[in-house]
Amino acid sequence: MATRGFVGKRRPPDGVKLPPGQYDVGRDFPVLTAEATPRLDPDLWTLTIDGLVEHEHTWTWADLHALPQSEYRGDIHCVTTWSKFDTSFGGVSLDLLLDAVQPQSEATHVFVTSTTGYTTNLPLEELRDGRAWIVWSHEGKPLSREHGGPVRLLVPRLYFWKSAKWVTRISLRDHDEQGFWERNGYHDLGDPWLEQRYQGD
Ligand SMILES: Nc1nc2c(c(=O)[nH]1)N[C@H]1C(S)=C(S)[C@@H](COP(=O)(O)O)O[C@H]1N2
Ligand SMILES: [Mo]
Repeated sequence: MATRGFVGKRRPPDGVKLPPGQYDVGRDFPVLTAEATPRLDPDLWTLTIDGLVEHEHTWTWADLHALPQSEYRGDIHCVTTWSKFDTSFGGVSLDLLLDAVQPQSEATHVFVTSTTGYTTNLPLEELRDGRAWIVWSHEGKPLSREHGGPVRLLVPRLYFWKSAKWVTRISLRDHDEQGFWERNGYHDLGDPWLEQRYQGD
């Protein structure tokens, strides 16, 4: 059914680097944290992937560092309208971790939890095929505490609030459940190229 005059949101043409409504923040790297910044001991921190998986698994800091490392170099986009171009993060690909746990076919979404209680939700596919990492370095240096150090999720294709700092659990589910910002009106997916800032966008 075509509605006359309706124009859906479209991705900008190739070569456009700035998603709609964003500006280039330059060398700055603003800090956005809703809760108090925790002081995590990497030796006590763990990451668990559970829920609709064949083999629930918990990794220690040492376990993750023993895996093949990979780097993201590219852009990040915060819903408060700053974008940061060509920045790098190092850690492990979520693909490796998902391969280890083997998602069940019913799994469609993930619910991500930080040690602080911060939560966020996203479709499972947004963590696959080279789209997401668990990272502990930024521009070759250990990730600073305020940016999620020692360790955070990185999902650069989506608005940056999906990249939970101090991540500790990723639960696979057969439904979408809203996290902290999503319950407060932000979008369940948050694709910057479609300017999905708020519920209903
Ligand atoms: N645990 C936690 N993770 C979080 C947030 C937060 O408040 N708490 N803020 C999100 C938001 S809104 C953004 S824009 C980015 C900011 O990351 P930065 O502070 O490293 O720039 O982290 C995301 N991850
Ligand atoms: Mo944000």
